[in-house]
Amino acid sequence: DGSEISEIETYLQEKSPDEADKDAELYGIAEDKNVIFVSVESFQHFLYDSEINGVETTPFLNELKESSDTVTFENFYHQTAQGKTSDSEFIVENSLYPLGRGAVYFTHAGNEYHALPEILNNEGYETSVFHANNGSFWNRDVMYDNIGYDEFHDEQSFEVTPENSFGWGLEDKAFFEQSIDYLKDQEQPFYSKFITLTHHFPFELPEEKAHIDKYDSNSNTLNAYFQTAKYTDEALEQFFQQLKDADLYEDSIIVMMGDHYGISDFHNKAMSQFLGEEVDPFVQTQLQRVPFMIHIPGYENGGVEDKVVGQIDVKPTLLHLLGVDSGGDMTFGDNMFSEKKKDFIALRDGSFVTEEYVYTSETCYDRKTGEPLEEGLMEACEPVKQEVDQELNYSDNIIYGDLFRFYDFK
Ligand code: GP9
Ligand code: MN
Repeated sequence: DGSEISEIETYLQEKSPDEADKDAELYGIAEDKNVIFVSVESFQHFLYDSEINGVETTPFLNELKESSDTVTFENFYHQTAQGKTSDSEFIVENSLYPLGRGAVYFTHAGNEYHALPEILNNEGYETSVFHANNGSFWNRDVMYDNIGYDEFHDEQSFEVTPENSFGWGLEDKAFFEQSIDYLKDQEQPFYSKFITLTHHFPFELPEEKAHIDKYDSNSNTLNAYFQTAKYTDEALEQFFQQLKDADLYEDSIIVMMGDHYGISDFHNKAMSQFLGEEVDPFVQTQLQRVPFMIHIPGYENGGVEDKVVGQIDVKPTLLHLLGVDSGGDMTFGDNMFSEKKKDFIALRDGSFVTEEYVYTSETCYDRKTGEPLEEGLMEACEPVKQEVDQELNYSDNIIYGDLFRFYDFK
């Protein structure tokens, strides 16, 4: 019935007021512009500024990070669970948490949502997705239809040949190149999501396409990870150029986000060797940071932001950039640029990060030192832990009970 949804509404109004924060940085900067959102497969934060034998893994993203036309959040966490890429999509589109078990894209694709593409449709945007895999993978075709995407360019929209494909399928460089014609045909302004594929486990790449050495450790996975990451960095650089050549660049903002980790805790020994420190539960949690970058052609006040933020915050942040009033929305995340932002990021397993603490494996760590708090101080995390559990529970109840059926979005 409708009673639980009003309880959740009250909680959200107290915890994360959604009214437009027109004084906050970048309000409306993207109004009437195209938004190109790139979900970058398996990209973790530690790739920035990494080198193998003196060669940078991500020279293009490193340069963007340092440039004034880009805002980079360096403490941005993925919050996905078993639904992997589809979970990251779900979080971004709805500002709800994914489920602890299974993939909500499969289990609750028929629910009532109030998703980003639907909202943007109502604001006059054409909305589309580009992803060169089978359209039914993760049940995307069904879910996309439900949440209001106008177009889904799956692998059938692309010319896939033995020369331009390996591993999971069409390589990212060909994927971006072939997407440009479709992009040019879209009504403007548009919101288009691109999901890359080459930098996916097991990170295979033909020798002649690798422009960096493999790492040298006991993990073939980590060793190969840098090669496909560099490949995707090159693909993104080419994509920017292709957008310029197609006269789409100036009228667009480009948002790039890592979807989830690529290196699981199974590879901790090799990761420890690479990082030069033991991967304990604190470091393991910090490894869940992924890139989040907002590139705004012509902008001059960009830089690196150190606020603790996550995928849950992307929807309200995009609406803020677009100058769309999200006052009537129900979101667990907040506009990243708002002063009123909630003070924790919850990971799906109940771990969380605040400006001061990292809580994981039943231990409360000092976020600045990475040391567990002394016994007796552990309760510092306790009040936040209760809120995190409450919040994950509320989000689950919305999904399991299909509670948005009972809510009247303004
Ligand atoms: C599949 C791609 C990868 O279409 O999105 O999915 P993942 O295994 O990362 O969830
Ligand atoms: Mn993925």
